[in-house]
Amino acid sequence: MTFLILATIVLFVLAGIRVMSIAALSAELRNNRKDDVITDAENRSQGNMWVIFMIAFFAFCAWQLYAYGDKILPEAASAHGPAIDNLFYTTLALITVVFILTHIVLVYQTYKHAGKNGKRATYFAHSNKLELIWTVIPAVVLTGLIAYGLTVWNDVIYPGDKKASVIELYSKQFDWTARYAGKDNTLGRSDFRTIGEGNDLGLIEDSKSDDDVIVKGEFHLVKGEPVQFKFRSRDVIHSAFMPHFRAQMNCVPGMETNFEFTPTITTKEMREKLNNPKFNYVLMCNKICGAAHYNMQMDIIVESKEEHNKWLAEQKTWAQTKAVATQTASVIEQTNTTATSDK
Ligand SMILES: [Cu+2]
Repeated sequence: MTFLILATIVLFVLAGIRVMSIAALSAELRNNRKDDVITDAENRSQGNMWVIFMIAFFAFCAWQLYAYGDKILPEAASAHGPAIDNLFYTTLALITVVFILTHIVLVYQTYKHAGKNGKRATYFAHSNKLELIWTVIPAVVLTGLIAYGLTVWNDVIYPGDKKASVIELYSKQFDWTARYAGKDNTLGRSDFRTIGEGNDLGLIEDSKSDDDVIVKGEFHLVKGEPVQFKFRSRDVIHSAFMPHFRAQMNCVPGMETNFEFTPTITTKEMREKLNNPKFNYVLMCNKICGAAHYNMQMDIIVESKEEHNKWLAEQKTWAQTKAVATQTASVIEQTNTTATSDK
């Protein structure tokens, strides 16, 4: 079907080109043209065609907005989300007005001042007045927009909520690991030199890391409770992008970055709102970080406090994981010893 539509468009364009060359040939035969002088009628029709093109172009833009407008942003599911959305829509409204006005002026000029034999264009090399207008107006408007943007950004990035629970998001080519800070709400320290079998995040053994909970595949958040994310990267620069929560932060090797937000809509509520039982919030990588970048994601479940506590209790702490690993290792060793002594 797509191929047929494309083929039809191509054939129409080709037919148009043939019709134009036939018209040119017949005009030449009638010999009503002095060399290559363009007639007033031709200039007039070009001016009119610009107006038709502008109307069709605006209609196309309006149709796009109507057909795909709901795909611009999904509903914000974090406390600071509406502030970001207002900033986005203010900018969008402003550039839409500028877009429409400049196009009307552009097309009006080509229509009004279409070429005419004997008419000459005015020439001037410099105009202080014009320079001033197109420098001062954008400068004032952009200053306002940037001041507004910085205010919103400061509110979003420095909420200063001391109650926020701490979660680390650890990135590497090509997956995410979440680490909950546990009962003391303090993450244990880490060092890349300790990365190895059973210690993917390079944790250092101390009392603070013992109650940390490490999860893969999906991580859970509580509705209405602030959470402070700390981002780390093992290899290259990744970017933690959680679109529904209007949150994005780079994960940079060798340093720790932060982002804090409060989820406001549970996964269950969002599924009902969207009428999509399969919907999940998602954490994605938003930095082209290598071959499997497209697949670097993790599901996010937002739930009530009770559901969250139940889920968290089912997860193993770092101390438990270590104990199991040590046990397995000693069982293997024992089996090997027994097998050797049997011989
Ligand atoms: Cu990545």
